[in-house]
Amino acid sequence: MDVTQPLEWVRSGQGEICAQGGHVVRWKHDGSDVLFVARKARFEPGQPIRGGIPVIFPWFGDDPLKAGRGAHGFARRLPWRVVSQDLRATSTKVVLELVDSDATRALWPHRFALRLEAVLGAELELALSVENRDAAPFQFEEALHSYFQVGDVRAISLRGLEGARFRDKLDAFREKRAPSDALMFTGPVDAVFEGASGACEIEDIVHGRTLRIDKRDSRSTIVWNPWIEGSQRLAEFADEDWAHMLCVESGNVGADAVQLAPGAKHTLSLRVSVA
Ligand code: TA6
Repeated sequence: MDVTQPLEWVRSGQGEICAQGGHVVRWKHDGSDVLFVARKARFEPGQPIRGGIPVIFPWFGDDPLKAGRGAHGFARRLPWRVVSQDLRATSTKVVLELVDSDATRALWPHRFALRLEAVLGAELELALSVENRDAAPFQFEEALHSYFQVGDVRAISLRGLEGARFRDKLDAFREKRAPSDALMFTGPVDAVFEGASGACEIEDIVHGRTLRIDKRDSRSTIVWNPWIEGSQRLAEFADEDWAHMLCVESGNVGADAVQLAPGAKHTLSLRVSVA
């Protein structure tokens, strides 16, 4: 990777997309930001951007081979190609693509094509397609690792996961069950809900809005807030950043990982709307 090249951006009245990582960094609804970006986020080649909607592929979380390949895969660190962009008064549509290379095959020995179709308008719509261009099947994990801007994480409720099973990353991935009513937050959370294919809603009374997260062909939902203690270990988080964000991620991870036959394609779709 040429780390001297500055990052390529598509910017419009509806938001901003960085070509590195196929990364929707900002999306505005009625002029206000819906996505969270860490106050001290870095926008440098090869560096993951801590905010917006990182595209996680082909593994979620720590390197499963513990081979120093980095957390959350490599797709978000690499420059994607802007295939097309259509900027109109009220909507922006951008298509980006990442195909395998010597660099990716050195990390993950498969031929593939990723394609992200993003529409930033009155709603935010993303479609992440993975195509197997190899002669053999492969398995991958993926996630649209969405960071949402909230008024105060201690004053929101998260609906859609009532009573659901999850693995608690903060407790050796022990399997637990969510409460039977909406989730509220009083401390750090890092919960991987497998078999969770339904919509979620974040009710934000401080901002006076509800964010609805609909998805298709995503069987995992991950919920994360590092809280005070966790965010102090995150260089890009300013002191109070933790209180203004919640990650509700739409993916296929762990037991929900996707098996893809040669020539086959899988598309994970996400729609974020604001009420
Ligand atoms: O999605 C939750 C998580 O895996 C957390 O455990 C934490 O490591 C976070 O992702 C980091 O996300 P980032 O985009 O900052 O690499």
